[in-house]
Amino acid sequence: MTATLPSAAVLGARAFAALAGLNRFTDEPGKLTRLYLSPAHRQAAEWTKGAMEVAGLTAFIDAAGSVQGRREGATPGLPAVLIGSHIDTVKDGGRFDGNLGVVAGILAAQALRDAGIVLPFALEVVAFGDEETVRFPTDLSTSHALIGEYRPDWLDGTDADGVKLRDALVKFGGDPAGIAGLARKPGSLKAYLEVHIEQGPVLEASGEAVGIVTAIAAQKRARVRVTGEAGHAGTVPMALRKDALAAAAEMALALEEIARGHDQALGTVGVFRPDPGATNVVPGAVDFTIDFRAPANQTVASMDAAIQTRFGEIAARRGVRLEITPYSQSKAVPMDEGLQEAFATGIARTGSNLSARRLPSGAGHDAMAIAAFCPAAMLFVRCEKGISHSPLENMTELDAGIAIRVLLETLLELARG
Ligand code: HGY
Ligand code: MN
Ligand code: MN
Ligand code: MN
Repeated sequence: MTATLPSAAVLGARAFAALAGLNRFTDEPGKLTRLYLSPAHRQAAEWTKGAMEVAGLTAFIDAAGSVQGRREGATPGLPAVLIGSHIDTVKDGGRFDGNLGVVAGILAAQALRDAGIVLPFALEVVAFGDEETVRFPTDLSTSHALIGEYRPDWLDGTDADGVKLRDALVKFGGDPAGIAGLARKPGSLKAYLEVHIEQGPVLEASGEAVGIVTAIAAQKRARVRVTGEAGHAGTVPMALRKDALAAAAEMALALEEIARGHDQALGTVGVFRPDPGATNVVPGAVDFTIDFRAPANQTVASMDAAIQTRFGEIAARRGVRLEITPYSQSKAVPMDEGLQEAFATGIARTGSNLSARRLPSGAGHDAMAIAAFCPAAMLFVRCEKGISHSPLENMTELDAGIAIRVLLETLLELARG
């Protein structure tokens, strides 16, 4: 069967051509910024729907803003193997994070259709719209919508401009009232497979094109607001200040210290907004975010306790008010062993020079949500210097093609049952 499938080189060239098409859509000319429900996201969703249709999938843009495509198996209505990732990006992001996995699913479907291969299960491809959770305080909202775990309060979350998710969704052409109806029936998904760049240095350092994800790290994110007293930079004595920025800065350094003190832990302050943000005004308030992660749930829990204690102590000593509002929390998610084996077979069938290295994921993915509903697994692909969430994100066309060929061989392995 596999003789009629395109080579990795051909699949890689197709993938790069498709990514060039998809990545024309950005909210910031000269950069790749495609935030959930933005005009660029709408254009990208329409492009993705069209590409799915060209690949032989029946496609639609769903109520939450994801794009879903389906091709029936040997008989209509069979449970599906779902291939997915996301087409939203971070600000000034890379071309491959998320986008590669969606293009891989579409090209795999197209190759099977062109080869006249009908599977004993339906094949679905999904382009989730809110994986990065950059714009709204959500938690993988579009993949959670698919498994019936959408939290209604997400609709009332607001972005930095005070726009509610609910209103942005209607403007996008989505339907808040239709989100509940996206929930899949138990048993309707056989498996979820996600192809994603590693976003780390391990595969490149070991000279391997692809690897199999064993588990996705536990993570927690929160918005923090520190409120002190604004004042005149030229008249308020240092001893009398309630400087919100100085307090927030001490908290940011405390997070760094806490992360350094925990096993394989990471801690990041990515957003830091002083108010009013004027040179000659002692900042009265600061809004910032914390993102902390580790492979073990217990480590994240211990970091959380340390953060509460240290931030509280800093606030009390400096006489400022502290509000910590968690908005995203995921336990560590192990990937399905059987699907990991299927990927290992897919790798072996793709090339004897390829190895099936197992490695954990520090980055979060939609697979964390879907794994609560059906067996889920991820294939990592080498990326240059492990750089991601950056315009410098890069990979080779051949590695993209190898990954798609592995995906095809894995689907055929699942078809053999
Ligand atoms: O932040 C993450 O781990 C993912 O890229 N959203
Ligand atoms: Mn991603
Ligand atoms: Mn990302
Ligand atoms: Mn969840």
